[in-house]
Amino acid sequence: QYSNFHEAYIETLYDTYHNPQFFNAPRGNHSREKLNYNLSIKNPVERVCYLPSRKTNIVFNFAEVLWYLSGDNSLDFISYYNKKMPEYSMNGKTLTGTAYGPKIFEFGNAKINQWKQIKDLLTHEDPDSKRAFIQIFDATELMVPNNIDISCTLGLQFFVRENKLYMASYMRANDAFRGIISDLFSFTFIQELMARDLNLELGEYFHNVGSIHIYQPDDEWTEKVLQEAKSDPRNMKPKFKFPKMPSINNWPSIETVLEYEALLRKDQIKMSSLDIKKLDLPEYWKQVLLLFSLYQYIAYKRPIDTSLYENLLPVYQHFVINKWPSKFT
Ligand code: 5HM
Repeated sequence: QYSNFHEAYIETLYDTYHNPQFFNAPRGNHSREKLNYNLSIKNPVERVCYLPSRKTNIVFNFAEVLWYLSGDNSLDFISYYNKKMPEYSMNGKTLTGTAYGPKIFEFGNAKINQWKQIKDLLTHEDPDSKRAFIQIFDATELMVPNNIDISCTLGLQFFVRENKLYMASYMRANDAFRGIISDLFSFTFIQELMARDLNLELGEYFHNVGSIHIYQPDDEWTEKVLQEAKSDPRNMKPKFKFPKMPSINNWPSIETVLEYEALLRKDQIKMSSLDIKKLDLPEYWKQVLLLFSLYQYIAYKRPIDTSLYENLLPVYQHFVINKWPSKFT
């Protein structure tokens, strides 16, 4: 249906905002809503919205998916990148529904590594399978009294068809203004990583949502974003090309990036662009470390080391300067 997320985001936002099926207030939060919504994206690498008014936080996007891939559920890790995360934690230490990492890599009491299961199934047992499903939502989540953090994602399904890896996500609920930006980024990233793991080309991405909605406090900002999108036909097209993950086993690089990420986050090291350049890592992952190293200056309120910015790809420069303009004047 769409060739990239930039267009999918604008149209989904427009449709949910202007043609809602219901106005309601689940758990007291006023919203406009559409039921049973789906969309597909031909090129899942194009997983970002470039509209300046939307102020995409590319650092958070990478951090969140790497947090999932680390298997971690700690609030410390993810709240460093997003000050709102503590609102979803019941105990101030961990996240339950929102932390998809433990769900993917050690689901339930049996601690099932679903990633490995699916990879083995599609590699050795039955590449044509329709059972390659990673479950995220867990029925026990509904049994926790006053649970404020219940997985919005039910699961992810992988399909190997004609040497391409297709993926479908199924969500019970998705915020069309905020949540969809980070969810679609993470899910298509996971799809691309699994495709590299299985040595396959990337197929389409399918997004399926039970309830898609926009919360009332975001109405004004939504209108501003839609106005920017529709004011000039050029704004409807992606401004850049998003980088592709290298065609190798990316797990060793992910481990290295996660090691440095933790040290940067805890302010235990500083990394200059030269330090990062010297690492034995593909350029794709060095770019992610440049983003994390640059963010350390923002998080700890220090003047930014501009050589980090200068060594970023133009696409990442666009996001960083757009999100934190005051840090660059
Ligand atoms: O009442 P409920 O549990 O559905 O509230 C959580 C809301 O957070 C969702 O309805 C959705 O608007 C948003 N959300 C999202 O869009 C939450 C998560 C966390 O799992 C997510 N995407 N990944």
